[in-house]
Amino acid sequence: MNHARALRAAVTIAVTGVLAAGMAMTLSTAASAGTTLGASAAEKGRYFGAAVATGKLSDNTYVTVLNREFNSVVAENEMKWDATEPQQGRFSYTGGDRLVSHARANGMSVRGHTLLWHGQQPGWAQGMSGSALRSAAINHVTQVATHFRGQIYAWDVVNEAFADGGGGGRRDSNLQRTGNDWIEAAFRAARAADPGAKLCYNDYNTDGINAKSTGVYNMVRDFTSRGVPIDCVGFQSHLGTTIPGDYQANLQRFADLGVDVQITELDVMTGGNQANIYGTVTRACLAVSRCTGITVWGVRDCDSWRGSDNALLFDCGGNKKAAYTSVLNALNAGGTTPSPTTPPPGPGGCSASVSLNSWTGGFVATVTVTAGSSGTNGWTVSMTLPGGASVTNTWSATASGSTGAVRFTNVDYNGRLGAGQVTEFGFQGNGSGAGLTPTCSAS
Ligand code: G2I
Repeated sequence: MNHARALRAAVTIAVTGVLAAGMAMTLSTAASAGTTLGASAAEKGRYFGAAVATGKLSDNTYVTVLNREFNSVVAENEMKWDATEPQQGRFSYTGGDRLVSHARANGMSVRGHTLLWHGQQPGWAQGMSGSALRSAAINHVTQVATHFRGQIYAWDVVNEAFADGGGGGRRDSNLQRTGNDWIEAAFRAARAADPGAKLCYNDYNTDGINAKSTGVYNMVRDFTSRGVPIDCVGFQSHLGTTIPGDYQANLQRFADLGVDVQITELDVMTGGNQANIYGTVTRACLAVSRCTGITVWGVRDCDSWRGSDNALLFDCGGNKKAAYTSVLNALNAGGTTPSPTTPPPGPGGCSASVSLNSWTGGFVATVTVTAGSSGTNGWTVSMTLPGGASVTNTWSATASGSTGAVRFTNVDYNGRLGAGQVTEFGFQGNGSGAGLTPTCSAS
């Protein structure tokens, strides 16, 4: 029996992990002030993204600003239900795929928006109800999340399901009428389809402590207490000329529930306060250790759904506005802003291989994870154990399940890998580990 050897391997790997964590710390403290939104946010362990209309990827000014300033993107419309399933069961991923490949080519992570929403439903879904709609909706979640598996940092699984006004309850919609549990059913389906993606609930008018945000808060608390898979909450932050005084406190109370928070659709009405409000939002995110990034809802003022509000960071010519400088200064201010507990990933795949050390009745598997060309910020390795085999002990990864189909997810210090970089984890098992075939998915 090879217990001592297994232990030695575990110690070696643990030491490697500590070294890796130490190196990451050295890198982040040695960093200097960035000159673009993406670089400056990355120095704080966060991303800075923009909503993209893929039709504009042929506009030179647009693409120049996008590629220079942002390290994350979200599709403004192309991953919505009407775009991805225009006819029931017929899926169309042209726009979404185009955005993902632009992101991969430029080292950007991708937010997915959105799997289920009362808005922008295809006509066929608008006309459905009851159990037929429920199964069509869950099928939609499964198909779309499966198609983009491994490419999406965080999915807005459900968008805007809470009502405005004082009640703090759900919005009426055809989806809501299928039963109050439609949201958790969607989250479970999304987790099954893409275990590597963070799963978010996303809404607007939740940017301070109010009845609507408290309704969402209560749902998230309920989900986390019952093990419904939710990882993050998106705060759209379509703001007017003021910002709630408890903006940061509101982010913090969600983070304290054990989920990440993200600013997902930021834009701010023009006027004297615009630059200040942008700065305040940025500082709030940096002050909340689980705020993993900020996305603005468009690149230039003229790209914005808000028309004459001039709500974004660049003017129509692609020039930086005062609001831009305010954000950049806020990102660069202070040296001690804590990084998010879970670093934001870039896109890209990974591969895994296993080497076995077996004895009668047991084995140690050492798994090597290799990042693809875009690197990873998180990975999940799945494999099916032979009948009778079970995992008894895991190191440098977190196992879910111990028999049959088992998933191993990175721990804090070994999820982030550069292109081609390698890390190892291991586990000990009873029974035989013969023929293990691992598959890797990166986020
Ligand atoms: O309304 C602002 C945002 C609020 N939160 C959810 C987001 O998904 C939403 O985005 C906006 C897009 O920025 C618009 O571009 O969602 C709108 C629809 O609810 C989008 O507008 C639609 C137009 O209504 C359609 O007529 C048009 O065909 O954009 C479509 C594609 O250009």
